[in-house]
Amino acid sequence: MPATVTDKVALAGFRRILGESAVLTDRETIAPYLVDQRRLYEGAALAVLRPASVEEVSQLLAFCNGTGIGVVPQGGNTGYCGGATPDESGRQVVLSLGRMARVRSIDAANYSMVAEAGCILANLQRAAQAADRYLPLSLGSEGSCQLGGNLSTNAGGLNVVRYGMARDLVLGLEVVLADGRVLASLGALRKDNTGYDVKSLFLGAEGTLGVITAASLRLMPRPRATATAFVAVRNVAAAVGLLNLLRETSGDRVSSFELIPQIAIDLTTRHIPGVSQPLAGEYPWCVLCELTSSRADDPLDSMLESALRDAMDGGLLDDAALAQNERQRAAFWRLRESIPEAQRAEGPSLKHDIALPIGALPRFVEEASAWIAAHVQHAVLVAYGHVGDGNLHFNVNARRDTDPLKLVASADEIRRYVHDLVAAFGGSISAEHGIGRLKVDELERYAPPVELELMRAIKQSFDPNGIMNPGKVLRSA
Ligand code: FAD
Ligand code: 2HG
Ligand code: ZN
Repeated sequence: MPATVTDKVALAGFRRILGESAVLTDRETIAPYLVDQRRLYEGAALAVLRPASVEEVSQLLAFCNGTGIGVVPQGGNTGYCGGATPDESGRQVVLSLGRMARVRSIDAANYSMVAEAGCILANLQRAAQAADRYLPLSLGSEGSCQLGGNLSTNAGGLNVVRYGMARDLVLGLEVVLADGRVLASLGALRKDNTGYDVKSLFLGAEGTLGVITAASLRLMPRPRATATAFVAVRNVAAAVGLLNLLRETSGDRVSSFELIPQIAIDLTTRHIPGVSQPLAGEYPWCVLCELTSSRADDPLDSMLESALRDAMDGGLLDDAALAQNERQRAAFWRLRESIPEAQRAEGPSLKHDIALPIGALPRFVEEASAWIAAHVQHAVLVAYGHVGDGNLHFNVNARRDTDPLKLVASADEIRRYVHDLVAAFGGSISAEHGIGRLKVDELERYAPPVELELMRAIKQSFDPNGIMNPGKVLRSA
């Protein structure tokens, strides 16, 4: 439904609800809210709204629903698919959750916490730790992404192999629906089979069904022992073999298992101050793996060492370095977490956030790498990521010595090849970053038609006026 009020009337309505200072319209002030972090999109907005309570969010949505104004929820604005950026019309509003950043409660005995959507993820990790508990969600952007954004993208990250995605950590949600009604479902139960799991629909919905204002999260026992290694594996099949070996021999204590190619190491040592080669030699593929345990006396180092020795004897590895102290461990992780930044510093890239059944990864990488090498001379493959979850960032960077526009010109062809191959292997074209605006066409192309029909029916039922993040995930009706 198109907006039925003038901008002036809309702004007066927002100010009535929020007061003057929480309605931002100054061009310079709102500029950072209008561009996504990858700089793929630059939108415009009537205003940036900064509510401080669920009641204010409720009144704002009721007002926007009645007047047909599109609402774009925004957390830390670190998303990869343009989901938090308004369109170019200037008639939508950005709803920034940053002022709703309270930890409402922590129940250590129940291993749970209730926090508001605007909490920065790293702050929540610290709050859990202060209560002697562990919030396992961990991403390179954790210093700026927010809980509402994490849940709305169903973020993955570095610990999924052990603890699951953001969705797996949610016990309850508080959500404001498009018409302003509040779904108050903040229970902290592990067991609750009372009908449809309605709250789960908002996880990964990217703000298209409602605004998450708070969540009840599962916490875990704190890891008290850690063993970390940087390992040169023979190839991707050897990485998968090592993962299986580690899971079996460690009693499933693997909490991270990240594939890192030499080219990503080169990018980080070139662009990120303080990062250095972790191993003496250079190898095409490495793995950063970590075991953790809540038992301080768990002999993880020796467990890891002996598994690596077996893997070496079995011909899976060429070299390995065990972190000898926290400083060395932090250095390994700094290298891994700064790959996206190093990739950006190197120049433009195409990103393919794909997932496959883990056993299919080696054949996929072999086939797709050969195709890139044969067809894309002006770019290089930088494929890395969360192999423990079957999730690869199969990215392609423009070569330093070539015109980046060449990569732009061949983007459609490369994307089509990669995504078609992913589909042929039974994989996903969006493992953890979502659909946003970037992959609306791709979702239409690859999702089973019945699933798309159900998605559209859900959207229509939750948001009949189409005000919630219009044009994201699904094309606007
Ligand atoms: P935003 O970008 O602000 O929003 C993302 C989407 O959620 C948008 O559609 C927005 O409309 C919606 N939204 C935001 N808040 C709400 C709310 N309260 N209610 C309803 N909808 C809402 N992602 C991973 O999954 N794994 C990684 O390992 C990872 N690493 C990253 C590393 C770097 C360096 C960077 C820059 C990004 C990385 N990301 C990763 C992507 C990104 O950080 C995640 O998608 C994150 O969950 C987004 O959170 P945000 O608060 O920034 O959300
Ligand atoms: C990561 O795993 C993030 O580091 C970003 O998901 C991936 O930049 C990317 O492609
Ligand atoms: Zn990732």
